[in-house]
Amino acid sequence: MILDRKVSLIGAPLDLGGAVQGASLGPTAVRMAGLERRIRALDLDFEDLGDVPVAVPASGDPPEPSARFIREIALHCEALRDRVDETLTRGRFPLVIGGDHAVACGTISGVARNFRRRGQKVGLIWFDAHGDMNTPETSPSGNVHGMPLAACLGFGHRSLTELAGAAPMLDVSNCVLIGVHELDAREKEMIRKVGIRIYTMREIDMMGMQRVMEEALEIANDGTDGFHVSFDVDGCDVSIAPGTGTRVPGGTNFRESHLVLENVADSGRLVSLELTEVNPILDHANRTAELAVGLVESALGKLVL
Ligand code: 6HN
Ligand code: MN
Ligand code: MN
Ligand code: MN
Repeated sequence: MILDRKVSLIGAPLDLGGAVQGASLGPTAVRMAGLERRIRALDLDFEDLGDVPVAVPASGDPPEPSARFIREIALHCEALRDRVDETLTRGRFPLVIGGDHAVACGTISGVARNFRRRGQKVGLIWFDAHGDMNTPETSPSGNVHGMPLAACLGFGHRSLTELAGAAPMLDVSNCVLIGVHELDAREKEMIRKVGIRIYTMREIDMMGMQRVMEEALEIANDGTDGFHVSFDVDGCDVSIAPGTGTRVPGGTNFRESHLVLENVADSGRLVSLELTEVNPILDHANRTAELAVGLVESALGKLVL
């Protein structure tokens, strides 16, 4: 990793972005699965910054139908942005554990703002079963966790798109989507219009994950000063990650999932990592959080030999 080998855990217990509750317990589940002990075992410095608060929606206040709980979500993302930005300024590596995937707007705006202040540019690898490329206009559900990637590229609700200022957080030419196997009709149009490079499960089957990752890393590293990884556990196959809110059959298997993050670690250019959508309420004996801890180890450079 580019920054010193000092990891700062930031919990982002949001579940207002999805239809199913329980992702708010993700940070606790991942801590209980032994995250700190296993990061320390890699000989990395570790601190736990605790959880970023989530506002409770006022009762009787009906959610905005096209972007449910957008106000509370944006408030959480602002606080998360500031925590991530400060962590980078202290020369440490932000490890954000969600929470639903709407938290990515907070994490990525924090990284983007920090890099921009230093005149630097950051790339993005987004791993997910979904595209997360909806806007309030295209979304069939109104769930904000289906919108964060679009927001980071400048499309969607202003309270999210402008978290790092008026300009989009990221340049689409340095962003890549991996593992996708379910898109909404108008989300497909968005993906074509915006022109983001996407490797669906079909490309992964046909090319193999190693080649996909070589290409993805070229995109994320082209003219940038490092890249962020936003990892939604629902991109992993249901058989290895049952504890998540929007399960779709046909995700990456155990080794493909690890190979993504082993390649990321080998590149030496990872500047921050987030892992989202772990929902222990839907899980069997915390399996998905245990998978998540193993994936973090791979991203931080754990080797068999
Ligand atoms: N996630 N595309 C669907 C929607 O409601 O916009 C599902 C989004 C799922 C988001 O968990 O990655
Ligand atoms: Mn997602
Ligand atoms: Mn997803
Ligand atoms: Mn989900």
